[in-house]
Amino acid sequence: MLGLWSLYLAIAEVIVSIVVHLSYALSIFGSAVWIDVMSILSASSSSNSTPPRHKPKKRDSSDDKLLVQKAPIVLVHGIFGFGKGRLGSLSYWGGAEQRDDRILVPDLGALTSIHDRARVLFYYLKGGTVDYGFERSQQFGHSQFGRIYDQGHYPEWDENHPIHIVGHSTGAQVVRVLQQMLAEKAFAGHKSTSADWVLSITSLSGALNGTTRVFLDGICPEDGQTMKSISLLQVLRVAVLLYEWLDIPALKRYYDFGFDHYNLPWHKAGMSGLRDTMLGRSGPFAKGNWVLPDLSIQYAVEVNKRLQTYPNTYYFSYATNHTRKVFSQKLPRSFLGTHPLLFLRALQMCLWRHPSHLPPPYEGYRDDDWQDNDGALNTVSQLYPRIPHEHPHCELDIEFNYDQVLKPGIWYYTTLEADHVYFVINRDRAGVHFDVLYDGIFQRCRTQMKRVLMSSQTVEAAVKSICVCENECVCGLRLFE
Ligand SMILES: *[C@@H]1O[C@H](CO)[C@@H](O)[C@H](O)[C@H]1NC(C)=O
Ligand SMILES: CC(=O)N[C@H]1CO[C@H](CO)[C@@H](O)[C@@H]1O
Repeated sequence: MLGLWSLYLAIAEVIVSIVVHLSYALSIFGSAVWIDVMSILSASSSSNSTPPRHKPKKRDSSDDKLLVQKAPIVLVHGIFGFGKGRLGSLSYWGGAEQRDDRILVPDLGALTSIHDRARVLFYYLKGGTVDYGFERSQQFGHSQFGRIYDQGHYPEWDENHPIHIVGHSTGAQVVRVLQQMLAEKAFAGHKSTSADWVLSITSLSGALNGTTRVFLDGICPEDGQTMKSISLLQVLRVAVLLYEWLDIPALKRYYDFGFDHYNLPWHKAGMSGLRDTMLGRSGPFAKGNWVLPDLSIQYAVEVNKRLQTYPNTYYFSYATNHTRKVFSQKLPRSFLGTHPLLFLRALQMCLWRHPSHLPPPYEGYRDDDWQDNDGALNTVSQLYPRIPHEHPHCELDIEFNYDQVLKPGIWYYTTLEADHVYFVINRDRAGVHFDVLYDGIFQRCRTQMKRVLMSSQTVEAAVKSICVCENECVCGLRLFE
């Protein structure tokens, strides 16, 4: 009796989730089409009345020099995200890329795994054919090679021409994984890569420590990887496999899940391919090589064991929190203020209890710590990386005011009262906060962060700054031989 009742409840929950997420997806898709149609209409109606918009002036060589000196700021999208060129002229970043003149907005696939995104990001910048690695391709059953970038977006990228990266949500973890790959020289044919290729990482609502939300969407809390049989993710899985199999070119150009290396379309996989992926024998979902399992706490525990905080890179983190305590219960901060897409999950994450018959995802896990959230990620997870040990960190105010110079190798973090999509997609929701946030980030990249070039000709012993944070942070200089 009770079993039947909870089955009904589970089905009802899935139906409500589908309705919420599908309406949001359709509204985004609709508005992208709408913007495109309107811009085509206005372009054609104004083309005979007004003079053509002046073409960008040809750059002369002095401009070029300036551009070369300015490190690009790379904006790395999160789950279901998209880069420049997708969804018409809609911007994942709510147009923030227009607030600086040297910004790159890569498209890394909406649902691909964190590992695969990091691989794509490297070749997007450096140029070449995306190489996912031979071992991975064998392990997960996909092609070793993917998209081709004839021309990298920053071919001169190296230690002396480093980049700034801003990652939203999953994007923040993608960037850390990329930096680790650079440090481990994990790109065949590029032997000189190092962690110093990244000058700064800014995490915006970053999935640094995983999230309990994936358990609500349908990932099993037992292993943080497999999917429950009745869940939103199962519906998503079927829909994505069909979308990929049908392979309608116009649609694929408009929105891409990023699974090209799995060769899912009908003309490659045939009927049997569709059957096998649907039955879970092959494809990205079969062995969990997609983004949802990568957002589980279990994955974060595993991957964070390897990821390091590097001494020459600056780290900043903006965590978001949209819950508050009412008597002894955490609840979403407000009904109207929370994005409708996130409200249900925000509430569920407040109520989430890790099943008591299972071992905790890590030693010392407490439900309480993980209740504050922004509708997609737990606030505790976004502050700074904390497993298996806590990385050096220092809490600052929203403007990152600090009475000393900011130092590399330490996570400066702050918490904002906002939900998970406050600073993306729709600029109007955050209004002036939006501009202040991005201007702050970009200005910091432009003015405050300089790599002290430690070339052996100029200095004999390199001086590095060290910050140690127990209860409060103490920073000092230390001489390295
Ligand atoms: C989130 O915000 C609430 C209300 O302001 C606060 O009580 C709570 O400590 C915050 N949580 C975190 C992890 O910062
Ligand atoms: C998955 C994960 O990141 N867990 C860590 C989150 O933070 C706590 C400390 O507050 C660590 O102990 C966990 O290992």
